[in-house]
Amino acid sequence: MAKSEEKVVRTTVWSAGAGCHGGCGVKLYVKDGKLVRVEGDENHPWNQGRNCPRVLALTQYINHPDRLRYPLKRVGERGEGKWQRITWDEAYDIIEKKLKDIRVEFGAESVIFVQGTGRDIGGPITLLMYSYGSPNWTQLGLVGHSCYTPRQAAMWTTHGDYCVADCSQFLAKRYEDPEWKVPKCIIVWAQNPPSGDPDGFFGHWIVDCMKRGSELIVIDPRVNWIASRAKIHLQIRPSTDGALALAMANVIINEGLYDKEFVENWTYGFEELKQRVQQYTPEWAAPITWIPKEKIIEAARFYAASKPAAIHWGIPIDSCPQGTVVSQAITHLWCLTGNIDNPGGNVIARASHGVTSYPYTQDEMKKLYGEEVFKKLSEKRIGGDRYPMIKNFRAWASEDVILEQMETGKPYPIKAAWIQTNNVLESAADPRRHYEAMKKLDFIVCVDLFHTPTTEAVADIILPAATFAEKDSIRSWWSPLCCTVKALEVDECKSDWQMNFELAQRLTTQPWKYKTLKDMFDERLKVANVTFDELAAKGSWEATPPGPSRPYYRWKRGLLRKDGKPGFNTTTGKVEFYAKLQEQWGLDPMPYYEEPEEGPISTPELWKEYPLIMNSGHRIQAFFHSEHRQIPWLRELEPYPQFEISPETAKKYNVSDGEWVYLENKRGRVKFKARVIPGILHDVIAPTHSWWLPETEGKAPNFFGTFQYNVNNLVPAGTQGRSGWGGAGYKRFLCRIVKIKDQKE
Ligand SMILES: Nc1nc2c(c(=O)[nH]1)N[C@H]1C(S)=C(S)[C@@H](COP(=O)(O)OP(=O)(O)OC[C@H]3O[C@@H](n4cnc5c(=O)[nH]c(N)nc54)[C@H](O)[C@@H]3O)O[C@H]1N2
Ligand SMILES: Nc1nc2c(c(=O)[nH]1)N[C@H]1C(S)=C(S)[C@@H](COP(=O)(O)OP(=O)(O)OC[C@H]3O[C@@H](n4cnc5c(=O)[nH]c(N)nc54)[C@H](O)[C@@H]3O)O[C@H]1N2
Ligand SMILES: [Mo]
Repeated sequence: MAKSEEKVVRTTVWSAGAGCHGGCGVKLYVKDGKLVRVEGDENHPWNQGRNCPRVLALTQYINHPDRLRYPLKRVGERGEGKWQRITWDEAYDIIEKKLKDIRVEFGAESVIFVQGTGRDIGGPITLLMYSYGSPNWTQLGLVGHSCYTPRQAAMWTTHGDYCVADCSQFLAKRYEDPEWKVPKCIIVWAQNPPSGDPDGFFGHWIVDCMKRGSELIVIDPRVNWIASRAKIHLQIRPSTDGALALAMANVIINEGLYDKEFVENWTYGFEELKQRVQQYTPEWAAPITWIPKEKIIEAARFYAASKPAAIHWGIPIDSCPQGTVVSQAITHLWCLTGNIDNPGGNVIARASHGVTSYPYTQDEMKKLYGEEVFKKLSEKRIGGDRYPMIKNFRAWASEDVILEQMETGKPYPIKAAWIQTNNVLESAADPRRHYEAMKKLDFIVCVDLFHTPTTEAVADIILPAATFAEKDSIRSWWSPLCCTVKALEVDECKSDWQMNFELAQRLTTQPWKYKTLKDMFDERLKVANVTFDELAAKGSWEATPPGPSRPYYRWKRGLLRKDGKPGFNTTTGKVEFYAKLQEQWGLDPMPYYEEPEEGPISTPELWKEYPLIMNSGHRIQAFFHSEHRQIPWLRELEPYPQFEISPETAKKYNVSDGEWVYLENKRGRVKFKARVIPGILHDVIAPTHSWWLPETEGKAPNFFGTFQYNVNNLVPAGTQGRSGWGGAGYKRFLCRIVKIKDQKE
């Protein structure tokens, strides 16, 4: 067929296909309703034409023979693998009846709404949940919701907004914009930017800054790509980042390296912080972090002397014991040095144009669903009575208390789960415990694109979801404002937005005001003075206009506070080193250090028995969490469950490169292949996470090998922090290596 008949759709990646938190612009080439190829959109300011292997492999994903294409109903016992094709109407009827019956008998709060990470799911799942009337929004097994929320909470209590490293992403002309300055120093703290693009940030922006002169301090137990190019690499013992941050604050304060003008005029509690950090000297931190004290001092001096300087951080911070406290200590570093909302520093990030596509704050929830509804539902949010941040910050229920409540049925029973974008048996800490708990539920719906260990083990109904190429959606995660535009259809797959929109109408207790999903998008886009179709016609994005959602120095210009006064969105109007909100919530208002609960310092006897720190889940480009194992081009990049180990440590335990071994601790054992690689810190091993083998049996008890290959079988649940957030154990628990004779997979 002639090339002219090919259609090009310019759209934004967010959700299935790539997975991911990113918002890359892509061009989809479609012919006869089929995706022919994908290219990066060179006009899109976010990625400027660049894409990851997962996006480029979309052709293999979309038409994969294992894709779920129709709604399914379980006809055998759970785990028997017997499914019957049903229509969407039949599926909706079953779900409507079940959920309405539960609401009448037990209350809407007895149904939990479970999502996974990122993607565009926060919008559709909260729509369904609030329409139905449940406050119990969660990511099962993500202990302490240790993915960005702890960092957000600490930023919120310190300066009333979120910050991100400024790599010119708020400006349409990007690096050429005269308003922007190149950061002289960027601290990449527990982050692997080129592999992960997490939290609304495109990893290669850091590389773009390096090309323009930024020098890096990298804080990471591994020599990853970015660490190998750093001016200073601090090879930290996993989960001791709090000690390092406090020691750096000690140096910056005691050597007078902080921004005196900013601290004097715009901050609250500096004297208290100064007192607090006196105990946290570099000498104290060195044996805890395994970083020589000279290097801690050098890093603190270089960061503080560089103007501007930015900090970019990752999920291992949330996964430290007391993740919110560690995040607070790091936040203080950019506040002490006046690197807040300045060009090339840490800039305040708000939803572009003020549009809410995915609610990140309680204010956004209230705006979407009404103050009264939000307040009423929040009273029953699980964990709110036990943990102050769960009550007061964002709208997540506590995954940890939910797990207990599924097990005990107290104070009220959990009867059903709506699971959409979460492969619980793979991503959760202690998947076996979650499996046993979920089996107690009467009714479980899973919405996914493939069968997974979770669908096979617990689903009663499965609904087939669409990739980003098959859906309309909106995105305002910081900047720019974007949309995802439907380019094609695959059998009966539906977008999460579309199915939740349809089901919400059946389940809602409120008046329903939209005819079509696009009406709802248009309503949400009204503040941006654009409709969905107009945004799509512009190439799927629009630059963030100056004002409350675009930098710089909004605190000087009265653009942050509701009262329009200069200052920050906090109770004192200042940056709070002494966090008043935390004090009000019964938490320590200032940061402190807490040692990992297992390890050479806290449990020296156990350390003899299990002498390796298991630091799992560093991101790799080939996969998004448990996804993509069945995509040939991607699996070729990473064929096996592997763990990194240094040559010295491998020698100590007589392990050779490519050898299959068991990783074991008192919680279980899993089978992994050794990858002996120089650079990783001694006595630390780094397995990739959420492994299963879709090519093996899906039925019980194998469930695609989840209990043999998923490293989370060695990670405990129930390690959440005192605030309710932070503390997942993915990065720090101990294990040992056991040799195996059988070297077959
Ligand atoms: N050991 C270890 N474990 C970890 C981590 C770690 O670092 N180490 N990280 C943790 C973190 S930070 C997170 S956020 C979690 C992530 O955990 P999850 O978000 O649960 O990630 P996945 O395991 O990929 O599960 C997502 C499921 O949703 C499906 N899916 C993908 N896109 C869509 C979509 O658009 N619609 C629908 N309906 N379904 C979709 C996928 O096929 C997959 O089955 O994992 C956690 N687990
Ligand atoms: N391709 C791909 N991209 C992804 C994901 C994916 O699964 N695949 N997942 C997405 C999700 S949900 C998230 S949360 C993000 C996470 O992405 P990141 O925030 O980058 O987190 P990780 O990749 O777990 O770890 C980043 C780096 O921190 C190091 N590290 C590990 N433990 C510690 C520690 O205790 N201290 C310090 N200082 N460093 C440590 C690791 O060696 C690694 O190099 O990525 C997102 N992007
Ligand atoms: Mo995450």
